[in-house]
Amino acid sequence: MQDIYLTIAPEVRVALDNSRPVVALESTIISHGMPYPQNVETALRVEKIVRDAGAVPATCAIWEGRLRAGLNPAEIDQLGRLGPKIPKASRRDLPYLLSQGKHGATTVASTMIIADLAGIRVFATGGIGGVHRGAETTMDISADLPELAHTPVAVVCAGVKSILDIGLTLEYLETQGVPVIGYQTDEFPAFFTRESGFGVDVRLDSADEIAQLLRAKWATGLRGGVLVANPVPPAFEADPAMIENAIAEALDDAGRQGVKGKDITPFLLAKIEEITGGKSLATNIELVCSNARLAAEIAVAMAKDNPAAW
Ligand code: PSU
Ligand code: MN
Repeated sequence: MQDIYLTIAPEVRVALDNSRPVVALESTIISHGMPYPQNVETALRVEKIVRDAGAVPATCAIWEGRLRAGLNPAEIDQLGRLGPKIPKASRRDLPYLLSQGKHGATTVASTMIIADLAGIRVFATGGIGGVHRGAETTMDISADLPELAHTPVAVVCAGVKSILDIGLTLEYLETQGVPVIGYQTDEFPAFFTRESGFGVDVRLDSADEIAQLLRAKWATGLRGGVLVANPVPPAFEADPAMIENAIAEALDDAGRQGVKGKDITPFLLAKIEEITGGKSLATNIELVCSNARLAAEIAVAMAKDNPAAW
């Protein structure tokens, strides 16, 4: 990897060089997933949660044509203020943005790529992309899923929203050999709500056990990612009926307006927030914070382990 394309923030580099815990964070959630100023407030709060749990945060983005692992607060503020003016950047968008010296807000897929290049093994987000409803005709499957298949990073999320086909998303992950771990749950969560009607492959109740699973996977050469599903804390769970109604209306609007491709996920997220009068935003913020805490605990557990075993 040529350093002309990757910049690791000094604090992140020092932590990695000393085998100290680091947690990667994405930036599509800042520019496209939440409105300003809640997006910036949340991004900074998430970084503080990671620090308080004993790890170093590395918010990732494309900045002036470089892959960045670690942004400073002024850069995070700019990502939040510019919002959707910053292009959403998944795997296929990287060569263009890098070669043109542009900015980009990284999705789960591209944040995993940056984390892997930098040597960061744990990443916290809100929800991942997946197989869309109707994918049997549209073929709309997020690039996050093949990335989880190939790139050795553990992604802590609150499950997937039912804007997606949750069953098909889990089938895809199974085919691609991606372990789906339920943290203190037997049920795969549906982002805003703790239950989806679908189970997880395995339930693990502690960060230590998750770290041991990661070690077993990577020490045996089973490359690729792991999905850790952490249900939203009960106090912040949204009303399932409100969410289902909002999603149905949002999907309807998207269909009528012909929204397609990379615009569909941000469109649906913004619509749901508009329809629920911001109630879904409060849930979104709290689940991201909860995921950041768990990701930091996993990174701390990995760093405590014997490095020679990895
Ligand atoms: N789902 C959410 N919130 C998000 C996203 C997905 O609940 O912010 C963002 C993430 O960055 C994810 C991306 O990686 O959308 C997936 O987009 P697509 O479906 O176009 O791959
Ligand atoms: Mn898509």
